[in-house]
Amino acid sequence: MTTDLRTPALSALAGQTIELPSWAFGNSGTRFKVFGQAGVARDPYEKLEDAAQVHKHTGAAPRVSLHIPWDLVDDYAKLAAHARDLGVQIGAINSNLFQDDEYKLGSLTHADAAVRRRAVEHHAQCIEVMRATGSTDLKIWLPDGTNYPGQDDLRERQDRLADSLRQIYAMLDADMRILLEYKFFEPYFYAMDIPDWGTSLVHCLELGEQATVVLDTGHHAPGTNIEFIVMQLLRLGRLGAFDFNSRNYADDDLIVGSADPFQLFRIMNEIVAQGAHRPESGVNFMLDQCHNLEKKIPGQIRSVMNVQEATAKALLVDREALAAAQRSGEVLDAHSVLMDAFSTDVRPLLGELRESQGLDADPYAAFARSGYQQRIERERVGGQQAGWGA
Ligand code: PSV
Ligand code: MN
Ligand code: MN
Repeated sequence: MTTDLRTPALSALAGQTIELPSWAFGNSGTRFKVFGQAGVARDPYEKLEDAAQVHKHTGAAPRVSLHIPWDLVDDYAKLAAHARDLGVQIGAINSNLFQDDEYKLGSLTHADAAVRRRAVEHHAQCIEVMRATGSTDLKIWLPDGTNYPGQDDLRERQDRLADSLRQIYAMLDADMRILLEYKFFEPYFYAMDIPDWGTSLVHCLELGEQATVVLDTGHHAPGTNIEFIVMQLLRLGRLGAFDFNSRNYADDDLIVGSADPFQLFRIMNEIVAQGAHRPESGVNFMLDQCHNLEKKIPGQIRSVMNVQEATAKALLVDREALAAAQRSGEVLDAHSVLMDAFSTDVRPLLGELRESQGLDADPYAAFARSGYQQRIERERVGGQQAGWGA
């Protein structure tokens, strides 16, 4: 590792932040079974307390996304103050359009204007939560879609969606933005109404500058070149955020970087290549995961460390050597530059970074030693279901 790459890498890593999902701290499972864990958070206040532990030991996770109404409280200003007292802040607000019977045939795309109106109004409620908590990101994952050809008119559903999104967009304050997520299947299996990044982008472009795409790494068909999508969205200035997680088969929501650390590196390589790892780029690096088997807090710590490791490797790519090899058509040399960075053990570098920040070099071990897990298992009884059990 050359010294001239190490120093800027350390300073870039010091500025990197990763946002945690509140639902990672509640009980979760699959459509078959939600597993209860001892000591799990019982309400949004305790979810923030657990998330703050991840930040305390990694120094890199200062924000927590909320999901409305899973994280329903009486007083959001009080919840935000609680977060501040814990050294974290509220991040993106996720709306929920997938748990009401009336949304069975659609929410923002529903044929009935009254249903669409209620789905739009739910976002007014989310925007109120954003105002009370200081959040600026409204994240919309649209679960709408159809199961059978002919079930509904595909074109009309897009037109109704565009109209609903316009109404939501009009409610945003000047410093707020929409993060519009896509997913190619599930809960519907013929045609999702926002199945891909192209559809999400088209709606964002129609809406305006305050609408950007959120890329969930688990929402693509197997074999999709996700880093290409990352590059293209960055090129157009419309990559608003990631929902990081790892998948083997479907929307598995496993620990980011666990199934394919090389894919995570390739994604971060495109990010670093365009300078989008810098906070001012506006890309929000969020996790969207559940920990069904493993403990929640260490699971999130491991996830943050995995993102940091992939980022560190991407920062160690010798970009001058890469560009030179690319320009001269030296295929294998160019490939080797990337692989050299990917093969570097960056754990000592990240340990050095953490020690320079007054943290333990190994956040995972530091949390295990802290006794926090034993304390919550003793003190908390009757943990809360994450809400997302399927
Ligand atoms: C459902 O697929 C989902 O996993 C989406 O990725 C959302 O971001 C998340 O749930 C929370 O609503
Ligand atoms: Mn997601
Ligand atoms: Mn998902």
